[in-house]
Amino acid sequence: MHRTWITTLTTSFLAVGSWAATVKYDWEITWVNASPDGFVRPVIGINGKWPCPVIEANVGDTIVVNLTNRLGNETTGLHFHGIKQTNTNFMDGAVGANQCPVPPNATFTYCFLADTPGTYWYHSHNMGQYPDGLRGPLIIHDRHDPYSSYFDEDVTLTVSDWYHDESITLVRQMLQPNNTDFLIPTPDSVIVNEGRDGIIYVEPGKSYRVRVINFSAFAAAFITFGDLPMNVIMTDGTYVEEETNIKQLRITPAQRYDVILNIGSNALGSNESSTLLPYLVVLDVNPDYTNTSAELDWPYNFTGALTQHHTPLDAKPVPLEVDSFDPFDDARFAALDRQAAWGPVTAHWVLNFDFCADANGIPRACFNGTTYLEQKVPTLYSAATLGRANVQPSAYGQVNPFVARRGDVLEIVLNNHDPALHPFHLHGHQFQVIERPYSGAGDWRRTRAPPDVEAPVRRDTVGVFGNSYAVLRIVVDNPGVFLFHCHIEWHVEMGLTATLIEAPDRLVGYPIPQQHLDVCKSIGIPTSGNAAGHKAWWDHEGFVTVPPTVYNGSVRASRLSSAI
Ligand SMILES: *[C@@H]1O[C@H](CO)[C@@H](O)[C@H](O)[C@H]1NC(C)=O
Ligand SMILES: *[C@@H]1O[C@H](CO)[C@@H](O)[C@H](O)[C@H]1NC(C)=O
Ligand SMILES: *[C@@H]1O[C@H](CO)[C@@H](O)[C@H](O)[C@H]1NC(C)=O
Ligand SMILES: *[C@@H]1O[C@H](CO)[C@@H](O)[C@H](O)[C@H]1NC(C)=O
Ligand SMILES: *[C@@H]1O[C@H](CO)[C@@H](O)[C@H](O)[C@H]1NC(C)=O
Ligand SMILES: *[C@@H]1O[C@H](CO)[C@@H](O)[C@H](O)[C@H]1NC(C)=O
Ligand SMILES: *[C@@H]1O[C@H](CO)[C@@H](O)[C@H](O)[C@H]1NC(C)=O
Ligand SMILES: *[C@@H]1O[C@H](CO)[C@@H](O)[C@H](O)[C@H]1NC(C)=O
Ligand SMILES: *[C@@H]1O[C@H](CO)[C@@H](O)[C@H](O)[C@H]1NC(C)=O
Ligand SMILES: *[C@@H]1O[C@H](CO)[C@@H](O)[C@H](O)[C@H]1NC(C)=O
Ligand SMILES: [Cu+2]
Repeated sequence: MHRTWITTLTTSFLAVGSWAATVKYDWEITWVNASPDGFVRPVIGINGKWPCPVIEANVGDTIVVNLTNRLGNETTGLHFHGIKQTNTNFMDGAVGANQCPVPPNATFTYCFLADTPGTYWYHSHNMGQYPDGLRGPLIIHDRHDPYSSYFDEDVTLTVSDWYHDESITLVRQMLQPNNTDFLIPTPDSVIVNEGRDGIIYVEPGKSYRVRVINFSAFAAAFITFGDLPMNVIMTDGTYVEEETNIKQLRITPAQRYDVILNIGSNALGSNESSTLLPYLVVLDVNPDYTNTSAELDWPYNFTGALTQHHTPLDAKPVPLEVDSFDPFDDARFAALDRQAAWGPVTAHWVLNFDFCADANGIPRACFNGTTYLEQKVPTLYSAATLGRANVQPSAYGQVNPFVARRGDVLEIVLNNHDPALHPFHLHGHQFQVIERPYSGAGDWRRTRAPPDVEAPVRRDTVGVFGNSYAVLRIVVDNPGVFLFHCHIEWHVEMGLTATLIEAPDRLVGYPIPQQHLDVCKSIGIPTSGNAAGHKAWWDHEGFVTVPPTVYNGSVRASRLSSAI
């Protein structure tokens, strides 16, 4: 029976349109050596290669990723960032929430509908693996792109901080009782397009849609093309009203911008004396990114260039100088479809973020005083098997659960008690950004009238400034288990994650593919019951309540399997 589920999904998706196709990727996840910044280190690649390939599909296509773990010494999993996974919540890829870790030599097949156009990315959502390289762009093309006449070519530009040590080493150093300042690893460099040269080939007189994706584990980046203006048409997976003439953008980890660059016919000089048009990416490592004082240290700069095909490549672009950073306020974009703020609001989920320490004095990050701890049973599998008791938050263990009823308009309020900016991401939705004040605004207050935003920008990752807050809104219409977390990977490892249990009435008996259950079985993880696998939802025996003192990252499942 379990052989047919891909066919079933594919067939039902095919109804979307006669052109719909299936795009399939057969991937072995493997260790490879790479040196994107000149320093050789082991990275996690695909089919023996790194950088990882691009997933590309058209709206209406079915994307199938047939993954086999050939790492030998670590488990894995893939999350498709920004994809809603409507009716396929078990394909969301968050290990511990939506699936079990995939152990060495196991195969796990992802299959989902490319339902919304945009610039997305995929990455491991299994303890600390994406800074080790397991990430790539995911582009969904739109046959009815409202901006199709604005550009001739489509290019992707990824930006990332980069580390010479492996994540597991870095996280072990971070999770020590003596790290009382909650310091996180600092990057060794900034890389563009995973270490390729950063040259973007353009032709005079043409227009380019540049999809800028931030793969960073920590640092936000500023990007500027100097005097060449950027026209922004999309934020994450949402078209916005074209915002022209932007000179600087700040991209926090996990965010994306689609920008149009119009290359003037004389912008690159003549054939004989062709110029390189530089662009600058500056990794922002100052604790509160709103402080752009000149005294700050900006150690990680990358200068790339736009150039004509025939420009000699030994020419080096002249680094751009920027006097001050004053990026465009991304809360000011307006959704192209002019959807008003959803309402009236019928539920609130208020989360206060602070750093904290666990019972062993190890630094952690907390929502309302509680750090996220992965439980034995993936949260979705509990929701699917507990019957009507799946509305009980305490059945899920210490995953900071919040149960939202179908049809509610839910306001998610994040109070950031840290003086630094943190990029918060919700799986399964493009939320509306209702309010995102500048740093120092303090906590949100329920009594104050909400601001009047006409066509709030929608996105899946929002930068929340230091000692300030953000108010996000969703309609509770996508049954599933979705994580809400800081996208600084190091903070995820400190436990800065919460879990939205959305429309639990529609999760009773949710059809988890047999292959996914088999993967759990192979490493001894139960697939039903509460967080510890008990039929009685109130039985907390065996719930994980204290973080392990030794961080094993994605190696952790090894203790569960005699096979490894
Ligand atoms: C996925 O790959 C594995 C290993 O290469 C293969 O045995 C299996 O048939 C593939 N599954 C699908 C659905 O293509
Ligand atoms: C797994 O193997 C790779 C490649 O040899 C190595 O770089 C990495 O450190 C190993 N991971 C662990 C957790 O031991
Ligand atoms: C913290 O302790 C670890 C070992 O317990 C040590 O290696 C490290 O240097 C210490 N760090 C600081 C900042 O003292
Ligand atoms: C990517 O995000 C990181 C983390 O917030 C940030 O430091 C970096 O500046 C961002 N890069 C770009 C190009 O915006
Ligand atoms: C510039 O060079 C390209 C390629 O070498 C050629 O196709 C084009 O005609 C040249 N343009 C001019 C204006 O000379
Ligand atoms: C900004 O940073 C500078 C240099 O570290 C510091 O002197 C200044 O007080 C900061 N300004 C604010 C408003 O935090
Ligand atoms: C990086 O670029 C900024 C802006 O032009 C400049 O202020 C800074 O000095 C540069 N840093 C380095 C290390 O070149
Ligand atoms: C978190 O704490 C705040 C402040 O006490 C409270 O208003 C809010 O309801 C709490 N949130 C949850 C999810 O318990
Ligand atoms: C972590 O790995 C070590 C071996 O490296 C093992 O002894 C220990 O039991 C593991 N701990 C957990 C919690 O998995
Ligand atoms: C995975 O399969 C390969 C080839 O069959 C085998 O050599 C290896 O020992 C297996 N690894 C694990 C961890 O089971
Ligand atoms: Cu964070």
